[in-house]
Amino acid sequence: MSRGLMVGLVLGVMVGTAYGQPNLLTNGSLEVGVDVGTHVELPVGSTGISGWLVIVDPIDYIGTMIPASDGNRCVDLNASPSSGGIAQSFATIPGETYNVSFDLTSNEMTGPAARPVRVQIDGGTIYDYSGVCQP
Ligand SMILES: [Ca+2]
Repeated sequence: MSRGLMVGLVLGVMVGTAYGQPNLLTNGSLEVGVDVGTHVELPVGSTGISGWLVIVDPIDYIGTMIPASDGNRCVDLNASPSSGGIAQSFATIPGETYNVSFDLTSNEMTGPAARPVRVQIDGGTIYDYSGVCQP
């Protein structure tokens, strides 16, 4: 099953069956991937972030350009002229409840602005956020 995150500056992602449980995602903090330097653009179809697939428009894989909330890397899903997205699949158990959490902020280079984020599971939206984030 595919789980996707689209739009916004996402600093890390976690999915667990209960708070305090291990993260079910591979590379949830986005720390493992291609060399980024300050940042690098990854095109649709890229697997440059280990465990993740770029699914919508190019994204920026961020290194030293913006501080990450966890570790040293994050993604800017709104780096191209339109909205980007990343996804990965993981096994689930029918009827089980899963907690999805992630850190979100504005790109400090563009300042506070609406930063919508959509979380989808198997193409169905489970969460929409459209608020303003402070960098
Ligand atoms: Ca990180």
